[in-house]
Amino acid sequence: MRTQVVIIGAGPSGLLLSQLLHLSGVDCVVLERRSPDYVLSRIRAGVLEQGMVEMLKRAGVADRMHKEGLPHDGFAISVGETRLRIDLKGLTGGKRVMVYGQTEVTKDLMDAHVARDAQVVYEAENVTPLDFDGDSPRVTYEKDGVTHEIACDFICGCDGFHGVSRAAVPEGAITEYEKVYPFGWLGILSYVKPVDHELIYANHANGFALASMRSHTLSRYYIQVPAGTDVNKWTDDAIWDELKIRLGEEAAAKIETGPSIEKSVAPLRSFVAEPLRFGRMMLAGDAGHIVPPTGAKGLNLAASDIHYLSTALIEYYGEKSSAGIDNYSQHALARIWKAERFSWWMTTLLHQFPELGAFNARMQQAEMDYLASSHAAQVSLAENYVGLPF
Ligand code: RFL
Ligand code: PHB
Repeated sequence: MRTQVVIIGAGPSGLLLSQLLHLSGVDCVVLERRSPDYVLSRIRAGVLEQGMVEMLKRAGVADRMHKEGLPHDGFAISVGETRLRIDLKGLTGGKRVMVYGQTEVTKDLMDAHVARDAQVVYEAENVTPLDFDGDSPRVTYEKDGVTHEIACDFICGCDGFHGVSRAAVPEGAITEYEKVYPFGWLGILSYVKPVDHELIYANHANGFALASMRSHTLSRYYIQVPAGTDVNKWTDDAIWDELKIRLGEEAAAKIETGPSIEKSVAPLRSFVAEPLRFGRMMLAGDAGHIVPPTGAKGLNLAASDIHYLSTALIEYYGEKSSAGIDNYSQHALARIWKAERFSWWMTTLLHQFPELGAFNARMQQAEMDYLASSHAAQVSLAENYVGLPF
């Protein structure tokens, strides 16, 4: 079999790329290790930048998001009993974010693929990118015990942090930068009314907490827990009790509690691979970089990578120019490092780091005092949170 582009991974990066290439007449095949239900069962991001919202519109998959998504004009930072509202709209000249789950974005993209009978192979095993350092790359995989091979012009590695694409790059050709935090986020999803109409990020002596949502009736909460925490050690009641302490008295008085429908622990890490292009294979999304979720940037960075990558591929086939492909890594990485900085900064501001001692705690407090008193500091936070241009 032959196609123009093989995309490895049917997460948001892979499906968005496939959708945009299709709209410009570029042929592609998507190979995904898991089943559609498994992909949809992963509860992850909830906040979309305006740039991503516009991309989904261009991809023709924004109708349900515009009906069911919740535009947010601001969010709160709570430290002890003090709450600071960050007026995103006022501080950025009218920009806002959209609260709409990654699961819903993925479902909308999957539905669009089914509607146009796109080539997505689910439960593809042993997917292997080959010969991407030459002019004739190919990808092999197994399905139902049969081995298949697809010859192509380009391979796009959209297979997340644990995927095969980055792992297939020879060691000497890639540099990896990594910071692993000594904690993770324990997340809980529950059919209860959100505690507030906007998100609340809290730094409490017991640790970070986040009150988020998926709709007016479905809430998503997180608490900082030590790295390696076993999710089964936390009962729902214990999580709600801890949230009431960390989010402060005002929230505790209003919070609605209920049974969890999903509960998981996510480790926190910052990671960047350089470069993102290896001959005829390009990495995009979590395959190339990871941010801690504090700044709500992971999914949005995947979208901006896909913007650069889809534009480059469409230009290659339309104008017979490889300039976009040649510059992909440099363009994408310039934005990635800025989002890494912001996510690291927000993580550093809002989590407890007892191992770093009293001086660090005072620096955190001074940073927070500065943020509360400085319009310039708030503008900087807001312009990063709504998303830098791409
Ligand atoms: P994904 O979503 O991991 O998809 C990769 C796909 O590749 C498949 N795959 C393979 N397929 C074939 N062969 C192989 N060998 C394969 N290996 C893997 C996988 O099965 C999967 O389907 O990566 P992608 O598409 O790059 O998307 C990235 C986002 O998922 C991620 O950045 C965000 O979820 C991060 N994130 C957040 N981002 C935001 O922008 N805003 C947020 O509010 C936000 N909150 C979060 C988050 C991530 C979290 N976790 C769990 C890490 C909150 C959390 C808790
Ligand atoms: C979420 O709702 O899952 C969420 C929201 C904001 C973040 C991270 C996760 O910064």
